[in-house]
Amino acid sequence: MLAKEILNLVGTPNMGAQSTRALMHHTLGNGEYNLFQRMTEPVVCAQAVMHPQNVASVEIGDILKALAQRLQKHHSWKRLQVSSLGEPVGQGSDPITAAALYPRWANFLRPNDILVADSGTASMGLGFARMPAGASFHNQTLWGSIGWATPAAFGVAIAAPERRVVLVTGEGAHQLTAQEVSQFGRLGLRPVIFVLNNSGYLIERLLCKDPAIAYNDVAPWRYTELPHALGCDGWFTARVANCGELDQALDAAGKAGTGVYVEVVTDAYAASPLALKLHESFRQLYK
Ligand SMILES: Cc1ncc(C[n+]2csc(CCOP(=O)(O)OP(=O)(O)O)c2C)c(N)n1
Ligand SMILES: [Mg+2]
Repeated sequence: MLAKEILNLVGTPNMGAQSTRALMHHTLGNGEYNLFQRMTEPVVCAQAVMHPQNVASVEIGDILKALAQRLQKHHSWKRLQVSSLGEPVGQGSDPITAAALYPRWANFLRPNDILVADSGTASMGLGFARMPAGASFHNQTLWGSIGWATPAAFGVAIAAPERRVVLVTGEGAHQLTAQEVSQFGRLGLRPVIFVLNNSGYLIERLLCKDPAIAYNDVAPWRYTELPHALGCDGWFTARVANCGELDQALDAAGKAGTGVYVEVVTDAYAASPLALKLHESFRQLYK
């Protein structure tokens, strides 16, 4: 039941420091220790400050039990109707369009996979895929902080070593946290990583007045060299720029038995249907 509720327990400097308004880190240095409490107040259901005077002896388990008794169960969450993304289009030297890519990615998934997708056009495309039995899909949906998915996939891989972890990230998001790929190598984990290289922040291009504006470009990295540079030895890596290469790489990735890192190169404007829909209505979004 607590899956839909979040309890955030935060430590503070000791009461002595607070009463003297001591200058300490994790504060703004102005002696005000309740600033963060005040900031979060409007966006939480309830909050309380626990200190020795009001809580003689309480353990986190007791708090969770008491909270669980008070919270109502949610049974009526609306769910999206999912359907298959259909058959992939394109073959051989055909470019990797959205209609070529997303059904192929959906077909690549196996039962019990864990898919982690970063914010951007790719998660918008995969969000409508029918997942195989027992598979899970993690993304941030709203308030997404790009770069989250690469380390999140590492966390997932650590937490569920018996399941295959598939990371799909735009290259813009990946550039913020790509160093975390090294953690998979360090701990001998074998994720399947797809980096969608569409030469920039595509979702941002689709949501601004001048799609080609320079701040949506990103530096052109040699992505497939990253695993090696980051200590991930023996991984299968590939850079694919047409449907034939993509098919080969997906096939090899499925059989690799090692870590996998595939850079998927598309046109700068090859966007998933939801991303295109947002583009069509962006003027209303920002009225
Ligand atoms: C930390 C952070 N900075 C900026 C943004 C705004 N933002 C959201 S999506 C996005 C672009 C993502 O680009 P990419 O990962 O290449 O995916 P694409 O849309 O190109 O498929 C940006 C800059 C954000 N959400 N979080
Ligand atoms: Mg991109």
